[in-house]
Amino acid sequence: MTIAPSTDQLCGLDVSSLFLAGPFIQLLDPATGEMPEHARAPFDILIRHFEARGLAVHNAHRREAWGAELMRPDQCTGLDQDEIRKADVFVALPGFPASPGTHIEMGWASAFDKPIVLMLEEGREYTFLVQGLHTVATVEYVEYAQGRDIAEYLPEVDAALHRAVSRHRERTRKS
Ligand code: 5HM
Repeated sequence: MTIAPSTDQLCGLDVSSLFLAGPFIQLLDPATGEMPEHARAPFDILIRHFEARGLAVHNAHRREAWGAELMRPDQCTGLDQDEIRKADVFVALPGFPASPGTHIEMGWASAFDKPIVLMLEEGREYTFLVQGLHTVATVEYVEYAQGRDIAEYLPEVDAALHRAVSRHRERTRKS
């Protein structure tokens, strides 16, 4: 039996902050302007999980009260870019349909040479540059089944994080 490494081991690798990206506008209920409970769940579960392990999590959905305090473009763009630049790790759900903002953020994260974990829904076609991002950056992919609780994948997410950070460390040590 394989035992997935925990993010406690990540802390041992000096990882203390993480940026969590994913679809936002497309998940807002037009009637309320807020993300419904089921749309918040994956973010909420991931945030709680990482924070329980002592990581500082930067996430716009929570920062903007799940849509209730939506920031203007000229407020959130610089903030997000800064948080990604400062974060030790970048985790994203690119979204299906594709989240335009998340795709920009994946570009920033790879250009800033961050270890990246991408969470992809099984059976979805992601754009070529997402499929090929691992050729230009340290990327680990976690596949999850549509409709399944993201909580079931936390051990895989931890293992992917661990691999991404370790590979990134190894690569930068050599160069
Ligand atoms: O295009 P979309 O809304 O799906 O973009 C989502 C990503 O852009 C999130 O990862 C979030 O970090 C950022 N974003 C934000 O910070 C997006 C919006 C709305 O587009 C927002 N704040 N108000």
